Amino acid sequence: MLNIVIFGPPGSGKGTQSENLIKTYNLEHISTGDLLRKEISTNTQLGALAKGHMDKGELVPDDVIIGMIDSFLDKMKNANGVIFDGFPRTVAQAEALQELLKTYKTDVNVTLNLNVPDEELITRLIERGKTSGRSDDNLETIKTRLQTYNNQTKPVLDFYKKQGVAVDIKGVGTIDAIFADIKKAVDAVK
Ligand code: B4P
Repeated sequence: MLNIVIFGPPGSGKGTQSENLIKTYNLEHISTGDLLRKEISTNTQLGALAKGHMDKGELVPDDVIIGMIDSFLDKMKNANGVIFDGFPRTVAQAEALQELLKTYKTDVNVTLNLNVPDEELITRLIERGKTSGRSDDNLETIKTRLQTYNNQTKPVLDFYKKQGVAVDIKGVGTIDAIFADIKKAVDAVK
Protein backbone atom coordinates (compact mmCIF):
# COMPACT_ATOMS: atom_id res chain seq x y z
CA MET A 1 0.00 0.00 0.00
CA LEU A 2 1.08 3.57 -0.71
CA ASN A 3 0.03 5.70 2.27
CA ILE A 4 0.38 9.48 2.11
CA VAL A 5 -0.19 11.95 4.93
CA ILE A 6 -0.88 15.44 3.65
CA PHE A 7 0.12 17.75 6.46
CA GLY A 8 0.14 21.48 7.15
CA PRO A 9 -1.61 24.32 8.95
CA PRO A 10 -5.25 25.25 8.27
CA GLY A 11 -5.58 26.67 4.77
CA SER A 12 -2.23 25.31 3.57
CA GLY A 13 -3.92 23.46 0.70
CA LYS A 14 -4.32 19.94 2.09
CA GLY A 15 -7.80 19.52 0.63
CA THR A 16 -6.83 21.25 -2.62
CA GLN A 17 -3.74 19.10 -3.24
CA SER A 18 -5.56 15.93 -2.14
CA GLU A 19 -7.81 16.40 -5.17
CA ASN A 20 -4.72 16.37 -7.41
CA LEU A 21 -3.33 13.29 -5.65
CA ILE A 22 -6.63 11.44 -6.12
CA LYS A 23 -6.63 12.26 -9.84
CA THR A 24 -3.01 11.18 -10.36
CA TYR A 25 -2.69 8.07 -8.17
CA ASN A 26 -5.31 5.40 -7.72
CA LEU A 27 -5.68 5.90 -3.98
CA GLU A 28 -8.50 6.14 -1.46
CA HIS A 29 -8.96 9.47 0.33
CA ILE A 30 -10.02 10.31 3.86
CA SER A 31 -10.50 13.90 5.01
CA THR A 32 -11.42 13.99 8.69
CA GLY A 33 -12.60 17.60 8.26
CA ASP A 34 -15.01 16.59 5.45
CA LEU A 35 -16.30 13.61 7.46
CA LEU A 36 -16.94 15.83 10.48
CA ARG A 37 -18.74 18.45 8.35
CA LYS A 38 -20.92 15.65 6.92
CA GLU A 39 -21.84 14.57 10.46
CA ILE A 40 -22.75 18.20 11.25
CA SER A 41 -24.88 18.65 8.13
CA THR A 42 -26.82 15.45 8.86
CA ASN A 43 -27.39 16.50 12.49
CA THR A 44 -25.87 13.42 14.12
CA GLN A 45 -24.83 13.23 17.78
CA LEU A 46 -21.17 13.07 16.65
CA GLY A 47 -21.79 16.15 14.48
CA ALA A 48 -23.16 18.13 17.43
CA LEU A 49 -20.10 17.24 19.50
CA ALA A 50 -17.72 18.08 16.64
CA LYS A 51 -19.38 21.44 15.89
CA GLY A 52 -18.81 22.62 19.46
CA HIS A 53 -15.05 22.12 19.02
CA MET A 54 -14.71 23.18 15.38
CA ASP A 55 -16.55 26.50 15.82
CA LYS A 56 -14.05 27.39 18.56
CA GLY A 57 -11.03 26.42 16.43
CA GLU A 58 -10.25 23.46 18.69
CA LEU A 59 -9.55 19.88 17.74
CA VAL A 60 -12.24 17.23 18.03
CA PRO A 61 -11.27 14.66 20.74
CA ASP A 62 -8.78 11.97 19.67
CA ASP A 63 -11.02 8.99 20.53
CA VAL A 64 -13.74 10.25 18.15
CA ILE A 65 -11.29 10.79 15.29
CA ILE A 66 -9.39 7.53 15.82
CA GLY A 67 -12.73 5.63 15.83
CA MET A 68 -13.56 7.23 12.46
CA ILE A 69 -10.21 6.19 10.97
CA ASP A 70 -10.52 2.67 12.37
CA SER A 71 -13.86 2.09 10.62
CA PHE A 72 -12.59 3.71 7.40
CA LEU A 73 -9.50 1.45 7.25
CA ASP A 74 -11.63 -1.59 7.90
CA LYS A 75 -13.26 -0.98 4.49
CA MET A 76 -9.91 -0.37 2.74
CA LYS A 77 -8.37 -3.84 2.97
CA ASN A 78 -7.90 -4.13 -0.80
CA ALA A 79 -6.98 -0.51 -1.55
CA ASN A 80 -3.76 0.48 -3.38
CA GLY A 81 -3.19 3.03 -0.66
CA VAL A 82 -4.73 5.93 1.23
CA ILE A 83 -4.36 9.72 1.31
CA PHE A 84 -4.81 10.93 4.90
CA ASP A 85 -5.95 14.56 4.65
CA GLY A 86 -6.07 16.55 7.90
CA PHE A 87 -5.17 13.48 9.97
CA PRO A 88 -3.18 12.86 12.17
CA ARG A 89 -3.42 16.20 13.99
CA THR A 90 -1.99 15.08 17.36
CA VAL A 91 0.88 12.76 18.32
CA ALA A 92 -1.70 10.40 19.90
CA GLN A 93 -3.49 10.20 16.53
CA ALA A 94 -0.16 9.53 14.73
CA GLU A 95 0.65 6.72 17.18
CA ALA A 96 -2.83 5.23 16.80
CA LEU A 97 -2.52 5.36 12.99
CA GLN A 98 0.82 3.55 13.14
CA GLU A 99 -0.73 0.79 15.29
CA LEU A 100 -3.77 0.46 13.00
CA LEU A 101 -1.61 0.31 9.85
CA LYS A 102 0.57 -2.36 11.49
CA THR A 103 -2.44 -4.67 11.55
CA TYR A 104 -2.54 -4.31 7.73
CA LYS A 105 1.26 -4.85 7.59
CA THR A 106 1.80 -1.37 6.19
CA ASP A 107 2.90 2.12 7.32
CA VAL A 108 2.98 5.77 6.26
CA ASN A 109 5.29 6.04 3.20
CA VAL A 110 5.51 9.83 2.99
CA THR A 111 4.31 12.87 4.95
CA LEU A 112 4.01 15.96 2.74
CA ASN A 113 4.52 19.05 4.89
CA LEU A 114 3.00 22.10 3.18
CA ASN A 115 4.80 25.29 4.30
CA VAL A 116 2.77 28.50 4.07
CA PRO A 117 3.33 31.73 6.09
CA ASP A 118 0.58 32.71 8.58
CA GLU A 119 -0.40 35.93 6.73
CA GLU A 120 -1.08 33.95 3.55
CA LEU A 121 -3.08 31.32 5.50
CA ILE A 122 -5.25 34.03 7.06
CA THR A 123 -5.86 35.68 3.66
CA ARG A 124 -6.83 32.35 2.06
CA LEU A 125 -9.19 31.30 4.83
CA ILE A 126 -10.92 34.69 5.05
CA GLU A 127 -11.36 34.54 1.27
CA ARG A 128 -12.71 30.97 1.43
CA GLY A 129 -15.08 32.06 4.24
CA LYS A 130 -16.84 34.44 1.82
CA THR A 131 -18.24 31.48 -0.12
CA SER A 132 -17.68 28.29 1.91
CA GLY A 133 -20.38 28.90 4.49
CA ARG A 134 -17.93 27.36 6.98
CA SER A 135 -18.46 28.68 10.50
CA ASP A 136 -14.72 28.30 11.29
CA ASP A 137 -13.50 30.57 8.45
CA ASN A 138 -13.66 33.86 10.39
CA LEU A 139 -10.71 35.83 11.77
CA GLU A 140 -11.21 35.00 15.45
CA THR A 141 -11.56 31.24 14.87
CA ILE A 142 -8.74 31.22 12.29
CA LYS A 143 -6.35 32.71 14.89
CA THR A 144 -7.29 30.00 17.40
CA ARG A 145 -6.91 27.33 14.71
CA LEU A 146 -3.37 28.54 14.01
CA GLN A 147 -2.55 28.40 17.75
CA THR A 148 -4.06 24.91 17.97
CA TYR A 149 -1.91 23.89 15.02
CA ASN A 150 1.28 25.25 16.63
CA ASN A 151 0.58 23.68 20.03
CA GLN A 152 -0.96 20.32 19.17
CA THR A 153 -0.37 19.48 15.52
CA LYS A 154 3.17 20.70 14.74
CA PRO A 155 4.71 18.04 17.07
CA VAL A 156 3.31 15.40 14.69
CA LEU A 157 5.90 16.57 12.16
CA ASP A 158 8.75 15.60 14.53
CA PHE A 159 7.12 12.17 14.88
CA TYR A 160 7.37 11.67 11.09
CA LYS A 161 10.78 13.38 10.82
CA LYS A 162 12.17 10.81 13.28
CA GLN A 163 10.82 8.08 11.00
CA GLY A 164 12.50 9.71 7.99
CA VAL A 165 9.31 10.05 5.97
CA ALA A 166 8.65 13.82 6.19
CA VAL A 167 9.23 15.94 3.07
CA ASP A 168 8.95 19.75 3.10
CA ILE A 169 6.91 21.25 0.27
CA LYS A 170 6.78 24.97 -0.49
CA GLY A 171 3.02 25.61 -0.29
CA VAL A 172 3.02 29.07 -1.89
CA GLY A 173 2.69 29.47 -5.67
CA THR A 174 0.31 28.10 -8.25
CA ILE A 175 -1.58 24.93 -7.36
CA ASP A 176 0.06 23.17 -10.35
CA ALA A 177 3.61 24.20 -9.37
CA ILE A 178 3.05 22.99 -5.82
CA PHE A 179 1.64 19.71 -7.12
CA ALA A 180 4.71 19.19 -9.33
CA ASP A 181 6.86 19.16 -6.14
CA ILE A 182 4.37 16.87 -4.42
CA LYS A 183 4.47 14.45 -7.35
CA LYS A 184 8.28 14.29 -7.20
CA ALA A 185 8.13 13.44 -3.49
CA VAL A 186 5.47 10.75 -3.98
CA ASP A 187 7.17 9.20 -7.03
CA ALA A 188 10.37 8.89 -4.98
CA VAL A 189 8.69 6.49 -2.53
CA LYS A 190 6.34 4.70 -4.93
P1 B4P B 1 -9.97 20.70 7.74
O1 B4P B 1 -11.25 20.43 7.07
O2 B4P B 1 -8.91 19.64 7.69
O3 B4P B 1 -9.50 22.01 6.99
P2 B4P B 1 -8.36 23.07 6.87
O4 B4P B 1 -7.15 22.67 7.67
O5 B4P B 1 -9.04 24.32 7.22
O6 B4P B 1 -8.00 23.26 5.32
P3 B4P B 1 -7.00 22.77 4.18
O7 B4P B 1 -5.55 22.81 4.52
O8 B4P B 1 -7.55 21.46 3.68
O9 B4P B 1 -7.21 23.93 3.11
P4 B4P B 1 -7.71 24.00 1.63
O10 B4P B 1 -6.99 23.07 0.71
O11 B4P B 1 -9.20 23.90 1.65
O12 B4P B 1 -10.22 21.04 9.30
C1 B4P B 1 -11.29 21.78 9.83
C2 B4P B 1 -11.51 21.52 11.33
O13 B4P B 1 -11.97 20.15 11.55
C3 B4P B 1 -10.28 21.63 12.26
O14 B4P B 1 -10.03 22.97 12.67
C4 B4P B 1 -10.70 20.72 13.46
O15 B4P B 1 -11.56 21.38 14.35
C5 B4P B 1 -11.49 19.60 12.80
N1 B4P B 1 -10.64 18.42 12.50
C6 B4P B 1 -10.35 17.95 11.24
N2 B4P B 1 -9.53 16.88 11.33
C7 B4P B 1 -9.28 16.67 12.65
C8 B4P B 1 -8.46 15.73 13.37
N3 B4P B 1 -7.74 14.80 12.74
N4 B4P B 1 -8.42 15.81 14.72
C9 B4P B 1 -9.15 16.72 15.38
N5 B4P B 1 -9.93 17.65 14.77
C10 B4P B 1 -10.00 17.63 13.41
O16 B4P B 1 -7.25 25.47 1.20
C11 B4P B 1 -7.76 26.61 1.85
C12 B4P B 1 -8.05 27.70 0.83
O17 B4P B 1 -6.84 28.09 0.16
C13 B4P B 1 -9.03 27.27 -0.26
O18 B4P B 1 -9.93 28.30 -0.48
C14 B4P B 1 -8.12 27.03 -1.48
O19 B4P B 1 -8.80 27.31 -2.70
C15 B4P B 1 -7.01 28.04 -1.24
N6 B4P B 1 -5.73 27.59 -1.81
C16 B4P B 1 -5.23 26.32 -1.78
N7 B4P B 1 -4.00 26.28 -2.38
C17 B4P B 1 -3.72 27.57 -2.78
C18 B4P B 1 -2.61 28.18 -3.45
N8 B4P B 1 -1.55 27.47 -3.85
N9 B4P B 1 -2.66 29.52 -3.66
C19 B4P B 1 -3.74 30.25 -3.27
N10 B4P B 1 -4.83 29.73 -2.66
C20 B4P B 1 -4.83 28.39 -2.41
